[in-house]
Amino acid sequence: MTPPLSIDAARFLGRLGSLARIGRDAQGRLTRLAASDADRAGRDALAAWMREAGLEVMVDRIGNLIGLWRPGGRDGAPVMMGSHIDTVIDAGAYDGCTGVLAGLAVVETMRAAGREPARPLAVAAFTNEEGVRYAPDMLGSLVAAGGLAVEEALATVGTDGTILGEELARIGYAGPHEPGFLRPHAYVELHVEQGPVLEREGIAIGAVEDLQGISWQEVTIAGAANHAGTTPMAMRRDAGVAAAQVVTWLRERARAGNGRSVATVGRLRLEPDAINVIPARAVFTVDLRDPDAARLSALEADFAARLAAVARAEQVTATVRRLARFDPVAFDPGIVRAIEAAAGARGLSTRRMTSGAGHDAQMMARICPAAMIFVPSIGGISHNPRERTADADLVAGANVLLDVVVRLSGADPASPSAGAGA
Ligand code: HGY
Ligand code: MN
Ligand code: MN
Repeated sequence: MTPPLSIDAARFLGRLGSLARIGRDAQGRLTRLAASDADRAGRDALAAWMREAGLEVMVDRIGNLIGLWRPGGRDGAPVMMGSHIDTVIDAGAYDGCTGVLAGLAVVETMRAAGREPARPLAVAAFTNEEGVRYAPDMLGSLVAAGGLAVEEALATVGTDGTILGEELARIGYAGPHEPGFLRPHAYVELHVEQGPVLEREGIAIGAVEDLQGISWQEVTIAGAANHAGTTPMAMRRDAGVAAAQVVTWLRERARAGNGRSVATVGRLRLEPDAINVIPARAVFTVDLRDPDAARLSALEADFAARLAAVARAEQVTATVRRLARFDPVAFDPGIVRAIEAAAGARGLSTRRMTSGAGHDAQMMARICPAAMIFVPSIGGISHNPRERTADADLVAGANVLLDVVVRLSGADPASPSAGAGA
């Protein structure tokens, strides 16, 4: 039996630390929003590491950054690894970057060991996975998977009024390749869990078999500005009060479900935002998720009905703009089994999981067999500067990714090239 390879842990962890230092503001907060100057700096660092590793570095029109190793110059559908390096605001260091840098470490390990795969290997950093500046999230991988026309994606207007295509050009990452120019043989993504399950159960590796549905909407409630002191309560058309009623209702509705539905209002602004003016407008976002498609649709329908009822009662108007809508996704059972087998062979505990977060893997699953590997998040915390995963867990996840990719790409002499449904 060929002994298992292992990644260069120090180099992998060192790069994670280096990337985590790119995009810090004066208060030390990490924010690398898609197509920002900080994103450019992160992309430049990653592209340099890819080139040092001997990969061909390619960028497509939506800015997806892909490193490709074609052993012996052979073409063919690659086994692809990847994730994203854009972040939310005041982010942690591991979300997305773990999967991209682990993919790079896997390629470097196989090249150094002379373990040539039967097919090319690719490492992708997809554009705008977070969706904080431009909606929807997973935008780059959605375009690569053919789920959104690149022209439409490039025309996306950001929360700051910028146009994605112009920003990509400004940072030098409006690439020449058509999105989807590389159609993978299989896709595997390592990611921190971002939730409490693995840590709570003392499990080292999550074999992610599905990912929940996601619904993003922006709601605008229009009432009437008026004087805070002179306007009797009965005469008010207060957009702020209407929004507050909907926000608290959402939490109760999500709680009343089966314990799997979640609802989040992450952005909320009142206009004109003055202490002594009854809010004329309230603009807020609604993020709804559920692993079950029917339950998610029911949650959306209940929300729409509640919003209409509150609008009538408060004599305001409510309009909704759809920002994202993705059904639940099932991953490839064969790759999930390969993840479990790789973890087991390394003596790592594992369990099957559903992903609560959205990931690029859910888009790649539209065009090839795909699955994900999770490693524990300390305290289940993510999208927060306190996001942490133990070094040993990060390295263990990267080594499981290595084993799965060795198997999927036919680089393991002990087990000839397994199909994607390994
Ligand atoms: O929203 C998400 O689940 C991901 O972080 N984009
Ligand atoms: Mn992520
Ligand atoms: Mn994220």
